[in-house]
Amino acid sequence: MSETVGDYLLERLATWGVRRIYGYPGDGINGILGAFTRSSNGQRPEFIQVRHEEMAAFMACAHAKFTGELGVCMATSGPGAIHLLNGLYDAKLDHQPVVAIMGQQARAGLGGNYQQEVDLDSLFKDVAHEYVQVAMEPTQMRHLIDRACRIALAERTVTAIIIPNDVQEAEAVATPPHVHGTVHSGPGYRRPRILPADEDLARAAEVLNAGSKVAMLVGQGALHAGEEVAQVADLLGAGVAKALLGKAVLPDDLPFVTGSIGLLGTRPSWTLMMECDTLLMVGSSFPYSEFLPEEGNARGVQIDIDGKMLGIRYPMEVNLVGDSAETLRALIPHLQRQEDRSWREQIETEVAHWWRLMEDRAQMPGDPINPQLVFHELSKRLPDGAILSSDSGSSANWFARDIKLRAGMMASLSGTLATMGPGVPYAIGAKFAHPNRPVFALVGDGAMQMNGINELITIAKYRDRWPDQRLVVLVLNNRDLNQVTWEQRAMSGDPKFEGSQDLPDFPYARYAEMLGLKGIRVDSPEQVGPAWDEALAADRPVVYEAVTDPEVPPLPPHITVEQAKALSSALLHGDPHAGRIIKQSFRQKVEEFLPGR
Ligand SMILES: Cc1ncc(C[n+]2csc(CCOP(=O)(O)OP(=O)(O)O)c2C)c(N)n1
Ligand SMILES: [Mg+2]
Repeated sequence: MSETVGDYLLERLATWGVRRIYGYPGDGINGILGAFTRSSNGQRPEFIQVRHEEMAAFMACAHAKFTGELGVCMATSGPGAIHLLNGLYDAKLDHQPVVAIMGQQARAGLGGNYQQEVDLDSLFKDVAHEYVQVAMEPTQMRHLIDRACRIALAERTVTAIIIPNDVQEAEAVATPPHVHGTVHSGPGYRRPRILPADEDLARAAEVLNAGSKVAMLVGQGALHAGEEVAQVADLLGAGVAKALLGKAVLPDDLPFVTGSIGLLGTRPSWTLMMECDTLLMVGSSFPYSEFLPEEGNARGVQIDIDGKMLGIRYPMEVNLVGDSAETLRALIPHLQRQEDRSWREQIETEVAHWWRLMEDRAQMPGDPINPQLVFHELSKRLPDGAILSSDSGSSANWFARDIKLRAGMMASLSGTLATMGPGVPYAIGAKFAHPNRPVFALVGDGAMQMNGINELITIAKYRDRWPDQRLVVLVLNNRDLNQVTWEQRAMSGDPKFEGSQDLPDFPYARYAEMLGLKGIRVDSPEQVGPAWDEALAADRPVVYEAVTDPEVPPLPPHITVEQAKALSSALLHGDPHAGRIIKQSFRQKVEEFLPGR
């Protein structure tokens, strides 16, 4: 049999370095699925079967986030393609290179209101607007793949190829004829070195050298620039706050690292931003302006590899387009060492206080378990090289505040889309990419019920191939969509609406056991630490189900007057849990202001 377009597609993707495609089958892609089983020099990616196409897109996104490589996902026409969308938006909004490959009805039927015929070109026009193309005939295939891969990598975005099923089965055309109207593409992409002009570096240095209280804010664009960030912070006597996606830029045990920023952030990050006179933002598009200095209070310098992300969060005096590590390295010779270390010392004192406060908050009682204790005990035990994923929900608060990352660890979540659901699939993507590293998914019960439970089946299916079996899914079983419950209380001033917020219970640990994984259910504080030891020593992936207290408030670093008012209004208007909340919030606040802290 001569080679088909399906065969050619897989081989060309392998040429691009793609080793794994996350997907779900359907007759719309049978012409590609068949090609996975036909060997040709062993040079074809492997098909990883997930439970739902959205999960395939999350895993492709996780692959990109945890490797810096291209992630690829695949779905059948119509419903399969539609399912991909949310995961693709997650990748797009967090600037990850992901290629989506989708089937479509045969060319002869298109436009005929045929079964499963969806106008995918239009549907994907937004999420993959940099490049979405339908393969009209086999000769196109080579340049469609080359361009989809190259554009995804160069623009750090999502691209899509739609392939009608009869095209998949047609004979491949590896080299288009040398005639008018054909396109002759080649594979491969190398990241360029991107540096600002010398005069702009000098201007940036002028602003930074003039500051006496410099604050740095770093995001995922600085993930490869930790050393440079630390060196610049040292020279300038600056403190460093980290946006959520940049949590792994610097270890949390450095004394000048103030940790997360924003609603999920820390008090020292708040002080850093409110009291600084100069802001240096590197590789971040952290959106909440109320957590940044007030306009006019600080002079600003921003570094971003993407010119269109500059100057949108704070009116910066100097905007530098450049790679964060390269740009900081070029900036360093222009920087003068700040001899007055009082600002830096002030920040370090606050950071030390903050960590003691976190310790104390974790030890406060809960009914039955204070979720902070679960994160605190995990944090102490994190093995070297750990990779963490967090879902959206209250877990993101405790991930942001209570987990102390050390050098060499990685961590991510859905930063910009902030969608529920990526916790477990991100962990699976991480495990496939780094099968020798321990991986942790930190997930709420709502997200588990949305899709995490089903992806445990994927873990059970593939776990045998991971040499290091440490993959732990932490489930916060609080029987509540807790993050939103608190948002109702604190932001809208509404009491908890049990009709939308209460969740049914589910036996997460027992279910894991049924799948052949290990299940551990923890419902008292004394069990929390020993259960982590047990999870880390297990010979198979673990579901660690912690029965946690939904009334422990994920308090913002400072409660604003408005939020406090809204909270008391919720309590006055008959929140069903008012009494216990007042007790918990009071405890948390008292801890913050105890003398000597
Ligand atoms: C797809 C999606 N639906 C809804 C939301 C809104 N939302 C954000 S967090 C959250 C609650 C999550 O509940 P759970 O997973 O149980 O975590 P908890 O906050 O209770 O720890 C909801 C509903 C969202 N971000 N994404
Ligand atoms: Mg919950």
